[in-house]
Amino acid sequence: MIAIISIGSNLGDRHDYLQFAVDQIAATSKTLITKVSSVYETAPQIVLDQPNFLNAIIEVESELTPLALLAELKKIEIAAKRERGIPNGPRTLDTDIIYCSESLVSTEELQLPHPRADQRQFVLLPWLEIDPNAVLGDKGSVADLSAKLGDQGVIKAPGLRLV
Ligand code: PH2
Ligand code: MG
Ligand code: MG
Repeated sequence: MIAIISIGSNLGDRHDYLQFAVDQIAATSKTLITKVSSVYETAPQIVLDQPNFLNAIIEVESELTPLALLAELKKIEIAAKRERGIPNGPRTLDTDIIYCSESLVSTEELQLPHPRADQRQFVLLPWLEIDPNAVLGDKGSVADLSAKLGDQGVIKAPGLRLV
């Protein structure tokens, strides 16, 4: 399957944590990174009183199931000293599966496509950068979804790269 993974950090050395995520995903079995977006500096969403995030989007080709991929991503978050604090609050590293090509998933742990990604430019804009024709399941094209939102304070971070 092809999977789209959103990565974000707003604590500590944010760029280092994103780089760690890319490197660890690259080292994950049965999983190959096929694209990595630019790094974006993004104003916090949902919980507004917290530091800005750095966000990026990774496309992978994986032979894992969505739930097995999720389990690998959780291990990477723990290795990045992720602590469970306030929901949607500050974190060293967050990794979210946004979309998988071959599966709709609806379990307590994982829903795919991600049910709120259509509202989040920190997901849509970097995704559009690596795939201008991306489609978020039933919600429609990522280009159309993104065009309906304001910029939400999402800008390409000058000088920061992950590959
Ligand atoms: N993640 C959240 C909550 N708010 N805001 C931005 N800009 N970027 C994020 O990755 C983010 C957020 C919960 O995971
Ligand atoms: Mg998240
Ligand atoms: Mg998460």
